[in-house]
Amino acid sequence: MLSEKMQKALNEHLDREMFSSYLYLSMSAYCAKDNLKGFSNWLKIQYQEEMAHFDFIYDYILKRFGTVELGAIEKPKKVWNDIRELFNEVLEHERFISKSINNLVSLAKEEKDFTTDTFLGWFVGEQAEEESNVDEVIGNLSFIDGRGPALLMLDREMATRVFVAPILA
Ligand code: OFO
Repeated sequence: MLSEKMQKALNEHLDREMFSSYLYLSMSAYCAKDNLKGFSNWLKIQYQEEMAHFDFIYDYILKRFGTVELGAIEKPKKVWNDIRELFNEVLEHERFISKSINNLVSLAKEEKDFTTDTFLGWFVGEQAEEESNVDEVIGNLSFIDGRGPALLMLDREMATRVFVAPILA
């Protein structure tokens, strides 16, 4: 059974995961319009991953006899100056999500809620992976200065990403 405090914190994080998916969908649409179909694909998959994260937490709250309470989702941005700015914002956002997960872990430990602590362990690893994946894209973009024919090559590579439904280990 979840404490009121833990349940509230998990519900608040649920909204953040939903906003993440919303944000990446908006970014995906921006890239598609800008003819960067590969980047658009990558971000659309990121959107799907965020929805999976949302589902994991949603299911977990219910499984622990809690109440899901969905909040309002902020409207995401729809325009960026360029692809580098966009990916810098992805990294900034992922760091914000990592902080939110870490706060949940701290609360679970403080409350001696070891079930939730164990559940959140998967998310801790996932955040490290997400930050590192985005950092790699930023590194590649910086290498090619975010433009020119090399950007099209990178766009083709981004098009090869496929969605693999994450599994909670
Ligand atoms: Fe759900 O990991 Fe990104 O936000």
